[in-house]
Amino acid sequence: MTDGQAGVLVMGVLNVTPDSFFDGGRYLDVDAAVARGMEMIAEGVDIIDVGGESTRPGADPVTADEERRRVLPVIAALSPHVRVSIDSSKAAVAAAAVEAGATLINDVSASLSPLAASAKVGWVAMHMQGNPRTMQRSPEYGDVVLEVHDSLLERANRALTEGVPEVWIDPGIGFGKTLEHNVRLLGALERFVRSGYPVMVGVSRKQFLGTLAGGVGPEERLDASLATAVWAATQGVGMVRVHDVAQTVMAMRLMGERLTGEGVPA
Ligand code: HH2
Repeated sequence: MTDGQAGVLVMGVLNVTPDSFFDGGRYLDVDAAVARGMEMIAEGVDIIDVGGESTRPGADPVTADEERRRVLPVIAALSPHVRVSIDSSKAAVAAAAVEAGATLINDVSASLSPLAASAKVGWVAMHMQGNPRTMQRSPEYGDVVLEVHDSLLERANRALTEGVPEVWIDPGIGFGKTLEHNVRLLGALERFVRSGYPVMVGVSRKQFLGTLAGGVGPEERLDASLATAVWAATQGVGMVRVHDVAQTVMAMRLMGERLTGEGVPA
């Protein structure tokens, strides 16, 4: 057991979209989104990741105006109560989200570090090959671990020199990756951790888990998601991005406090 496990943060997914692959349409209404956010807080979430545009394979892009309309009221309502990140790769949306109270930019394009530097907020550099519309058509790598690792480190190092106060790296599971690429990256998480940057990973209910679990749909991927989050925690990641907050918080607490001996009742 490493020290990191005790402190694995749980980032809760809150998509204010009609078309996200799992929670699409559930929280389009501001009140429903804020209620889900408050529920996640009660469940022990550390950060809530608010998104206004689906990045699922083949998703249609959304305008900045529409994305802002979806996310800003939700961020404004939740940020007094919990840390909020904005899941966007549009500078105009991320800047407005920071104004509304977000303190972390979760950037699947890994391109917004200058904004994070000037706004003095945290930044997640996620790796993606291509863009969501086309990324799953025929992703190709020579050595997927090496290429994703080196590309993230280059972006992260640049962000530090730009003055970003908090830099995370994320291998971007499912973003321009085949099943084999995803599995190789998950198997090599420890290599990313050794870079010294805090690592986050998002596997929650993703398609490759459905395939690995025998062809099950998103509704039936909780067990596989939890198992994979636990694996990631054993490898030393600092944060897992999940839909199922209560169950993941329980799993991380069990690992971090209960099963290490620290939590053994006297
Ligand atoms: N995955 C999704 C969205 N944002 N951000 C990071 N840093 N890492 C991820 O793995 C990641 C992410 C996709 O999941 P979800 O938001 O549930 O679906 P959708 O893109 O359909 O809204």
